Amino acid sequence: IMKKSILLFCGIFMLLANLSAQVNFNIIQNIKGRNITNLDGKWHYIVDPYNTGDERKFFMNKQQENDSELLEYDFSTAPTINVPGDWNSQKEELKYYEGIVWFQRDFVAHPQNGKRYFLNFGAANYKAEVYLNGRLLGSHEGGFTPFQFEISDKIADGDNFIVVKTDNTRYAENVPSDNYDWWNYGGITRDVVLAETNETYVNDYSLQLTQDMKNLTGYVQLKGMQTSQEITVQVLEANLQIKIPTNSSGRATFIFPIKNVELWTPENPQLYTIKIFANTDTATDRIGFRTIETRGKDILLNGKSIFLRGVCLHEENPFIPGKPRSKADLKMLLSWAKELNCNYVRLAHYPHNEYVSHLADEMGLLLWEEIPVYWNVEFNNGITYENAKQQMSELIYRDKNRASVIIWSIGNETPNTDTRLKFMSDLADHVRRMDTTRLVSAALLGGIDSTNTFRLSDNLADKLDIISFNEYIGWYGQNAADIPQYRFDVMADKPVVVSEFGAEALGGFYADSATRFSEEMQELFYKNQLKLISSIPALRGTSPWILVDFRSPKRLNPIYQEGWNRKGLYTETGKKKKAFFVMKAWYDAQEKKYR
Ligand code: GCB
Repeated sequence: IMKKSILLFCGIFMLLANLSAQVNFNIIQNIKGRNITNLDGKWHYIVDPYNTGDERKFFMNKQQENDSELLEYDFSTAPTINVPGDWNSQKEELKYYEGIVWFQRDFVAHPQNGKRYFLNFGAANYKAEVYLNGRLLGSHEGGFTPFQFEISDKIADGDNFIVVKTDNTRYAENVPSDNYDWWNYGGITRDVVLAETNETYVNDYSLQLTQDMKNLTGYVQLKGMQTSQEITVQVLEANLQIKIPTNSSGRATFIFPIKNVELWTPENPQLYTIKIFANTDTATDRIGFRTIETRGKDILLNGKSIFLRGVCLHEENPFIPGKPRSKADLKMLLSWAKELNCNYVRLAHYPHNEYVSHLADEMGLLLWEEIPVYWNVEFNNGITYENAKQQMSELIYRDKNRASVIIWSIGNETPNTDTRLKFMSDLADHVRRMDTTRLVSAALLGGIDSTNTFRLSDNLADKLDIISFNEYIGWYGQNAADIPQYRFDVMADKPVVVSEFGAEALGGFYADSATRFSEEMQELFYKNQLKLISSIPALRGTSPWILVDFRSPKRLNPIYQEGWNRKGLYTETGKKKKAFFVMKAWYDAQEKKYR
C-alpha cells in the first residue's frame, strides 16, 4: 500500500512538474511597477551571419590582454545601437539583414544580501540566448512576448556584462512561419530592465470584476521561502481593502463584494490604483473593472450592447520606419485611431508592446490581441503547436489585468484543413482553460461562389465566441466599382466582426476611381464596402486594414509601393487619405446608433 501511494504521489508530482514546464510563469507581473533599473540605451553589437560567435565564445566578452594576443572580436570597440530598437531601421546596411546579431552592454550593480535580482526582456525577435558575466542564463523563442531570468547567484558587486545572441532567421516550423506580410524586424525590440526584490516577492496577481458585477475576484502569488503570509489588497479610490492569508505555496485567492465602483468603458476609462502589500513586498498597478460577454448576436460590455468601431494596427512607427522605441511612439498611433472615432483596435498579427494595453486602458480603447499563427504554419508539427501555445500563454499571463483586452485571437487566415482544425481547436481550448472571462476569436477566410456570394464554411467557427473574417472583395480580383455585384451570406447566430477589408492608395496620388493606387479608388472601395458589410445582420464590429501604411518586403510595385503596403488610412507621413473620412463618418453614425 505504502509503495502504491508513493508511486501515486510521484505520479502527481511529475504531472505538476510537467505542466509548469510547459508554461514559464517566472515573470514578475507588471514589472514596470516594481523596483527596477532600466538597461536601455546604447549596446555594442556584432553582426554574425556565419554563426561564428558560439565557437569563438563571444559570450565571454574577452578583451585583448596584450598587443600580441589574437582576438577576432571585441565588443568594447564594436559599434553601438539603441535598445530598444530593431537593427533594420537603425543601420542602413542592416535594412534587409536576417540572421544572428550579438549584443553586449556593461552595467554596475551593488547587490544587497538577502535580495533577489532578475533580468527582464520585453521582447527580442525571434530567438534570444542570454549570458551574464560569461554564464548562460537561458534562451527564449518567439519574437513578441516577455522573458525573464533570475540572476541572484550570478550578479557581481561592481562591473557586470550582459551578452545576448539574437537570431531572426525565418524557418518554416516557427510561429510565424517563413512567409508573412510585414517586416521581420530583428533585435532587442523592447525594454530591458533589472529588477530587485526581497527574498519572497509578489510574482503574480490578478484582479477582476465577476460576471454578476457584484464582486472583485482574483489571486496573489508569492515566490520565495516565506510562502505563508498575511497580504493586503487595496483598491484605493474605492476605499476597499481586504486582508487574507496565503497558503503554503504562496497563493491567496479571494472574492469580495464591491460597492460604488465605476465600471470601465471606452467613454469613461476609469482605472483604480491597486496596492498589494505582503510582509516582504509591495506591488502596485492601475486596473479597470468591466465585464464582457456575448448573448446571441450581441457583444455586451457591462451588460450593454456595443459596436466595435475598430481598425487594425501593426507595431511599427512609420516615421522611423521601424519598431516603435518608446511609449510615446505607441501613444501617437493610438491617438490616430481615436481620431478615426475608434473605440476598439485589432492588434495584428502578434503580441504588441506591453505599453499598448496599458495605454488602451488609459485612453479607452478595447483590444483584440493575437498570436502569430498566420497563414500556413506547420499545423501537423507538435513542436510548432507547443510554440504557439507558449506564445499564447505568455500573452494571456502578461495582459490578464487589462480591462481593454476583450478578445484573444488564436490566428489569422489559416487554411481550412483537418490538421489545422485540430491545431486551432486545441489552441482555443487552451485559451479557455487559461482565461474564462474573455472572448475567443480568429480571423477566418471565406470563399466566393459562382453567384458572387461570400460564404464562410469553417468548422472552427463553432469554437469561437465571435465570427471574424478577412475579405478583400473589390481589391484582389475585382475593382472597387464591382463591389455592388457581391453579397454576403454569413448567417451567424453569434456576433460578426469583420476583421479586415482594405485597398491600397499612395497618399497624394489623385486620379479617378478606376485607377489603382489612387486615393479615389480607395475612397470608392470604402464607400461600397461599407454598404456591403452593413447588410450582415449580426454585424457588431469592423477593423479595416489598416490604420497606417506599413513596410512589407512583399510589396514591390516600384512606383506605388516601394516596399510599403499602402492600405493605410494614414500615409507613412501621418496624412489622412480620402478614405479616412468615409470610415470616420460611418463610425460617427454607428456611435449614434449604439449610444
Ligand atoms: C491579409 C493579411 C494581412 C495583409 C493584408 C493585405 O489578409 O491578414 O497581413 O497585409 O491581407 O494587405 O493583403
